[in-house]
Amino acid sequence: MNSTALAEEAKKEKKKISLSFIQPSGNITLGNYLGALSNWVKIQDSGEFDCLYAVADLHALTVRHDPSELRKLIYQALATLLGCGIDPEKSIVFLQSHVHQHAELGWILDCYTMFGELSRMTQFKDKSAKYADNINAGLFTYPSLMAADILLYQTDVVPVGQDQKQHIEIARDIATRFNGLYGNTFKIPEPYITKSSAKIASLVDPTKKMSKSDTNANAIITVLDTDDQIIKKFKRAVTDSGSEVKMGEGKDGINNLIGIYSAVTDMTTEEVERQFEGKGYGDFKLACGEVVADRIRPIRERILDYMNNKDYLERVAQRGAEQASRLAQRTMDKVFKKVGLVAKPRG
Ligand code: AQP
Repeated sequence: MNSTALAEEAKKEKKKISLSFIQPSGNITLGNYLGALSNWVKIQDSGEFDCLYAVADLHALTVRHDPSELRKLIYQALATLLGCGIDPEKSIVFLQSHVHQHAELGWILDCYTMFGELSRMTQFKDKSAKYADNINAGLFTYPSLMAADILLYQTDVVPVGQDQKQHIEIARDIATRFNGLYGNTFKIPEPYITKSSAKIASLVDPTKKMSKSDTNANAIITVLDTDDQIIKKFKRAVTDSGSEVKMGEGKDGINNLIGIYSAVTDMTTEEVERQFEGKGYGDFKLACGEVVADRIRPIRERILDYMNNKDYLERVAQRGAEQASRLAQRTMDKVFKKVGLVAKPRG
């Protein structure tokens, strides 16, 4: 290797690790896109990080799915990562279940995670209320598997929406506890929350976050919605009884729409307010629908193309799993040693 190549390698070595996962629990929404995926692409393209992006299919098992529907959603989530601009030549892209170290470290971390701290997780409380007939152990221990997802790769930053902050905090607590017992084993990850990753709300109930598992199709914009569907949903979006396009206390509906418009157009919320001065909610909702439809259209078209090329998706997943597994095993070897397990024979 010549000196330039060596310098390049050394630079590469020093790059920080960024990691993010998306659950295949429904069609990916505008909330997922603006809050997460669009930032993931920017982080990847900045060249400052080595990025890992995965479909969190094991996490999706915490709620019941029809198996063939789940399989379709997993392919679709992978196609969506690519369709939004995640490039498998620049980032490691894989399915969580294809890298066995996630489940292994997840179990080990379960043994270092306290019942009390899991009981306090907002997502557990929300999901156990929503799926009252299926409050399974996986739903409860979800945060320790998520901690494993992050800690396996000695991740520096986790770009997430505001809603996931608590999960990063518990991952940090688990890592700190483990490091305290056994010495430095895991890098302590930082959440990376940008302005546009602030919560995008439901179009029907703007006090709730926009979630892909929402059963009301009008509440969410998905990356597979047609232009017409997007515009109709924005026209019907719930707003308060006012008429001025201005952010304000208790005006959750209009605040959400201004936030969406600002994220999609890269304008500040003040600029959006100025642009729509003197215009009513009707005009603004239509404009929102149009800018979102313009942004989603090329993404939707790419996702549909990828969905028609399952062989390609499988090749991406296989290569990504091999790359991820090599990295993950380094951490697993360390963890085995630290906790007193016997190293696995190398076959
Ligand atoms: N409404 C949202 N606004 C901003 N960011 C959001 N994210 C999700 N919803 C919003 C971000 O998307 C990333 C991937 O999310 P996930 O699939 O891992 O889990 P989630 O947060 O539980 O997403 P959903 O859509 O609400 O799924 P379901 O309905 O299955 O629970 C995360 O970075 C998240 O912050």
